[in-house]
Parts: sequence; structure tokens; C-alpha cells
Amino acid sequence: MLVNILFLVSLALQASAQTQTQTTLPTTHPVSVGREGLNFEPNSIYAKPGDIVEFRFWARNHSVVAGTFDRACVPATRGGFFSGFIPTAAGARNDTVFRVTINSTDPIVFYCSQNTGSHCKSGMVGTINAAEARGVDFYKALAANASTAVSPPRVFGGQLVLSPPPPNSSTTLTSTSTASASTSTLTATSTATATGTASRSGTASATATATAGAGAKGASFAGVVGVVVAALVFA
Ligand SMILES: *[C@@H]1O[C@H](CO)[C@@H](O)[C@H](O)[C@H]1NC(C)=O
Ligand SMILES: *[C@@H]1O[C@H](CO)[C@@H](O)[C@H](O)[C@H]1NC(C)=O
Ligand SMILES: *[C@@H]1O[C@H](CO)[C@@H](O)[C@H](O)[C@H]1NC(C)=O
Ligand SMILES: *[C@@H]1O[C@H](CO)[C@@H](O)[C@H](O)[C@H]1NC(C)=O
Ligand SMILES: *[C@@H]1O[C@H](CO)[C@@H](O)[C@H](O)[C@H]1NC(C)=O
Ligand SMILES: [Cu+2]
Repeated sequence: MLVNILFLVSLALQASAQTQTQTTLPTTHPVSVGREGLNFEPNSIYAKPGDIVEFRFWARNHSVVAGTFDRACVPATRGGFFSGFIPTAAGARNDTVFRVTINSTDPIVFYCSQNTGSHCKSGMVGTINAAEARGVDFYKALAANASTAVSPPRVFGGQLVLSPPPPNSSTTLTSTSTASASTSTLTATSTATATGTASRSGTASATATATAGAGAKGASFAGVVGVVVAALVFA
């Protein structure tokens, strides 16, 4: 097993004058749909209000629907979202992504409603802000008992946006980190992107940590310095 570690240090400087008591920049959470079989990756997402969960569709013909813990593979009766079906050529990622804005920290479950191949029943499900005890494995077990998956009549609850993948995205990793300035009156966010290219096939993962320490109480804020260390491990 070959292990390569890439350290990437970046400085993020943000200067702003704040008049509100709290500011938090939104983060986008990418989710691959059907990239490696019938699953969402990641399938357990934690997002704060204002963040965006961006579903990126790979080969076959998948969808994403918000459901409930009450009835697996059936759409939520309040709120929710449905991307519609996004048929995609083999080995490709569709240029169209589906973006859902997160409005609260309430748990959300979602599934793929493709019945050709029983995607939901096969475990093509995920959660956002779910508790561990009632999380993706819990929903997966419920879904395994569902007979068919239900699609809402039309796309709603998010935006289909044209967002082509970068070249050779199959070997590109992106990690996003969030840093907070630790004062009682202020929160700031710095975002860093780490990109690595795998030199051989295998699984790869990236982690990033960020720290920030700056800030002033009251009405003005000088800046935030974020130091990001990303490690890419190729197996
Ligand atoms: C994708 O799946 C949906 C639902 O099963 C179906 O209505 C649609 O025709 C499929 N599209 C293609 C191109 O296969
Ligand atoms: C992307 O999805 C659209 C449907 O939203 C479909 O018409 C198109 O053929 C797909 N593109 C690729 C490259 O698969
Ligand atoms: C699935 O169905 C079986 C048989 O009806 C039942 O014993 C089991 O408890 C169910 N599992 C879940 C997670 O609902
Ligand atoms: C958040 O609110 C927007 C605007 O009303 C809505 O389109 C979106 O579907 C909501 N997000 C969720 C996860 O329900
Ligand atoms: C992507 O990488 C492969 C080798 O891994 C190379 O042959 C191909 O030309 C690259 N494509 C682009 C668009 O850079
Ligand atoms: Cu699917």
C-alpha cells in the first residue's frame, strides 16, 4: 500500500467591517450521485442553515427525493425536494447539478427514486443533519423493506444548474473546511480547496482542518487568517 501525503498550507485573509453581530459564510457540500454504484457519496451530510447541498449525477439515470423516516422511499409530505431524473452517459458526470439550500438543522432523509434496479431499496439513500442513532443506516434498513420508490410529479425544492465538472474530475479531490473566529460576537468562515491527482487507481480521501484566530468585539473586524492543512492519502 502506497501512502502519499500532500500538505497544503494556504492563508485566507478576509477584511470586512461588520455591523451585524454574527456572519457566517455559506458552504457548498458536493454529493456524488451514483458515481460508484447505487449510492450517494457522502451519504451522511452535516450542513448549517444557508449552506447548499449540491447533487452531482453520474452514470445511469438517478434522481434525488427528500423523504421521511415514517415511510421509506416515499416523498416528504411537507417541504422537501425532487431533482427529476438525470440520465447520464457511462463514465461521465452530467453537467447539470441539483442544488438544495438548507434552511434548518432539522434532519432530512433523501433517496433515489429510480425503480429500474430498485435504487432506494438497494440502499441508494442519504441523510442531512441526522442523529447517528436515526441516521443513514437506520433509513437504509427501512428502505430495504420498501416495495417501490415514489417520485414527486415535478422538480421542486432546489435548482437544476449547469455546472460542468473540471477536466479529469475523476481524479480530482476537493475538500472544504470551515474556520470560526472565536469571539462572542463574531464568526467568520474561510474556505480552502485542496486538489490532488491520483497517480494510480485506488481509493483516496482528503481531510482538511482549519484554524482561525482574529476578530474584534463590537462593530469592526480586521481579518481572519486560516491555515489549512490537507492530507491526501492514496491507497
Ligand atoms: C429515466 O428514468 C425515468 C424514471 O424511471 C424514466 O421515466 C425516464 O424515461 C428515464 N430516462 C432515460 C433516458 O432512460
Ligand atoms: C444530462 O442530463 C440531461 C437531463 O437533465 C440529459 O438530457 C443529458 O443527456 C445528460 N447529459 C449527459 C452527458 O449524459
Ligand atoms: C422489515 O420487514 C420484516 C418482515 O416484515 C420485519 O421483520 C422487519 O422488522 C422490517 N425491518 C424494518 C427495519 O422495518
Ligand atoms: C429551503 O427554502 C427554499 C426556499 O423556500 C426551498 O426552495 C428549499 O427547498 C428549502 N430547503 C429544504 C431542504 O427544504
Ligand atoms: C485525463 O487524464 C488522462 C490520463 O489519466 C489523459 O489521458 C487525458 O488526456 C486527460 N484528459 C484531460 C481532459 O485532461
Ligand atoms: Cu439511482
